Amino acid sequence: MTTKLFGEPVQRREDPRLLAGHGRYLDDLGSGALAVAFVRSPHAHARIRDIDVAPALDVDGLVAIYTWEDLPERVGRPLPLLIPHPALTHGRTAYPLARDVVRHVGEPVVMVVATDRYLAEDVCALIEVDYEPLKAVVGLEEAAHGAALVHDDVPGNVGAHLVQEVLSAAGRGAAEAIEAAPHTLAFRLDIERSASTPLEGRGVYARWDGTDLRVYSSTQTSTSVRMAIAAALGLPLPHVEVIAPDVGGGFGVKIVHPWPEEILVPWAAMLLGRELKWTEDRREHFIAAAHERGQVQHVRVGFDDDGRVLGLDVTILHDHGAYTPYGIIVPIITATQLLGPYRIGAYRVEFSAVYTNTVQVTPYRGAGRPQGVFCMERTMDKIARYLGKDRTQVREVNFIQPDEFPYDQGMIFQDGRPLIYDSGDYPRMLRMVKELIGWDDFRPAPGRGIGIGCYVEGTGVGPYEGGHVQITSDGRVHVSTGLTSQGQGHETVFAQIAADRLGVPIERVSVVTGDTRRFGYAVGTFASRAAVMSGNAIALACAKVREKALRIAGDALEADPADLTISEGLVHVAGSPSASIPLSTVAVLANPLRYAFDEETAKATQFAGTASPDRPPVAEGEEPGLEGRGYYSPIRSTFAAGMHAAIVETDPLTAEIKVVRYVVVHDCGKLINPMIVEGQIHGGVAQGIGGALYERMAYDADGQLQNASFMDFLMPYATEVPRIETGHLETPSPLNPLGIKGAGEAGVIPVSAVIASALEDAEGIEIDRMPISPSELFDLRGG
Ligand code: MCN
Repeated sequence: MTTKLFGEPVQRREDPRLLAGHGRYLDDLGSGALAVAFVRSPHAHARIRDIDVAPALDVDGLVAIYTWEDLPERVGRPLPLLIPHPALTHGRTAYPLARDVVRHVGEPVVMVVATDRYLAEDVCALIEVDYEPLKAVVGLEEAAHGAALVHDDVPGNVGAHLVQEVLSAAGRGAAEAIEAAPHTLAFRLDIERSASTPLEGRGVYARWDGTDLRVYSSTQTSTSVRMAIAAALGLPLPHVEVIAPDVGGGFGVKIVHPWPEEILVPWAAMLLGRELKWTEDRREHFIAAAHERGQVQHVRVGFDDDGRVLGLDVTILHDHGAYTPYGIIVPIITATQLLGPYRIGAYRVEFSAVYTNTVQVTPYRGAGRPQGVFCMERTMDKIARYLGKDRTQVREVNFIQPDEFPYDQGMIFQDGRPLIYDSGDYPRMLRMVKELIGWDDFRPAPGRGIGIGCYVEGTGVGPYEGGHVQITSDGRVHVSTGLTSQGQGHETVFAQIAADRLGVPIERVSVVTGDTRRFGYAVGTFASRAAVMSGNAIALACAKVREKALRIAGDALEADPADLTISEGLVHVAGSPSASIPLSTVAVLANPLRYAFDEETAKATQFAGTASPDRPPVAEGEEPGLEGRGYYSPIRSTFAAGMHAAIVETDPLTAEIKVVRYVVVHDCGKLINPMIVEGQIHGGVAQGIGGALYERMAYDADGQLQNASFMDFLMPYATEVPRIETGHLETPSPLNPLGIKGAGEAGVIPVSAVIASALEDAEGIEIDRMPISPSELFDLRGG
């Protein structure tokens, strides 16, 4: 192979298209489609007494109005429970359109189809829904109190409850270990709600030709959306195609499958025989999509004089909003991955996930880990403060050592498998991050502090992902995989893998993701899994194609395939490129029809190759074409890790907080493309700074979201994000052939912990909740 692209900072191939405005997002499609809009509940909790559509019926351009009553049985069922985990004792999902009770502001109640969106919105405004308001349950304490219920049949509002306990080597439980420890601390930590807020909201565009249904959705999981639509509409899978076009960010919120709109829009498109499109607006996204992060954590820890944790007990109260199609996964991840890079004596974790009359919770980049890391890293900082030790020293004594891998944390992971770390080198990583930020030379001063945070992240979860690779007779390589892309650079990295494996220039490789016409079996893009899962699947598919190409070329060149290699798109005897055959010709020879792109190849190949009178043109067990499929299914997740450090400055008068330096050392195993990984980390850190200092969902006591717009929901601009300095450590994963671990969520995970750590250092106060605004810091200072 002359090309070596794996590990190189190849420029993102999708960028010229996306940055020059040539992306094709959901709303760029279906310009002739009818428009859909929804009447959504203005109440956080109410009974629907009556819906009167009569005042809207005379609007010119109105096509249809649907309420729950109009839906056929299959369509009108509650949406599926996506994670039916045993901890989820009272799983509740919404109806696609509210049936008799609404449980959060923004819940869809009536669907309107009109000739354009303006008219559809006008019709919505004319429809009269008579609500009987009910008591809204808002906030974790109120939900846990259980005096008012979100669902009448869920006592105490507790939808899920889980306890896991890991005993110490001496067989002690956490309570006993804490009791026996020389020192103990107890404290409470709060993280407020935030949300993914991708630039492009959700959206669905559907068309039905009487036989086949094609649906475009701004989704992270096109294959699952396809299965959900087929099931709800009673269509055989081969008659449903779902395509994720360019997706302007997902960050977790677009994992849900199906969203109500993904069922309702295709259903109405079939019923009306018309193309239909719904594009979410910003306010809808705030009040009707999904949030995350809201959690309260009570911690008790026992430790020795060196700061070694002997026992840790964490009780978590998690807010999963009004429904829980997916929400359960978030506290499970917090609970099971909280221990991070540390070996803890004994650990007990218990969570209760409660319903509130707020928008539902689904994973948002990091998915429960930012809360868990905040908990573990606050614990380390508090121990250091108590013992008067350097914060890095306390971490160091607790680290799992490089020779202890594979390391079994004794927990059961979210996929039901044991949580075992595959590889890592945490002490080295700490040395790297300390050096990068200059930890030992830093001298804190009033208003200037340094902070640190460490984490471990289970990435690349199964069950599987697949890849298809085809070389066509023009010598081009077509790669497809079923998972979707929202900006992660998959077109580039998957092409790097294929180009390397097949020995072709990357310019000849094209990549398609998220299109069920091209690849029907897939799980989706979340849990930082694409690189591990589809990366390895594509590599396996390439190996099959390569093997076949060498076999066919061996026949043509009268050489042993074992002596052949491929470079620059030519198959040749290793060491003597003069006797060669282009892959384009091999692709022609792979199909007895000999379909060549140019006359010369057509002539050269017409009677060449393996056809002989005593053998069928396609031998038994052989398939025509130069293509192959690979599936990768890991035995368990691989564990990436990272350590971040930051320097913050605070204004003595206004308490304004500025992050002046931010450094990251990250280990995602073998890097496919370091530049893309750095970009992912930068984006994650920016989101993390948002979570630490700006972003919160401000609900009032009636369940009204007070800041449901980008005017009121604060985000960091480029001016609030410092230059992020990154160092890479590569401890290859032994679990997959490419040795990679995931990277997509990493950046966001420890940021709140790091900034809290640095603020404490700068201010000499304790920070036990995030986000923190200047006015809150001012109050903490005592005004
Ligand atoms: N990569 C690499 N080498 C590695 C690991 C990863 O080069 N060892 C590259 C991958 O090939 C990929 C990128 O880094 O191009 C991220 O890879 P991975 O960690 O596999 O994450 P996914 O591709 O599965 O993306 C999902 C992840 C998640 S869970 C969220 S949330 C998130 C994120 O990615 N949402 C994003 N990054 C996002 N980036 C953008 N622009 N938009 C989103 O919605």
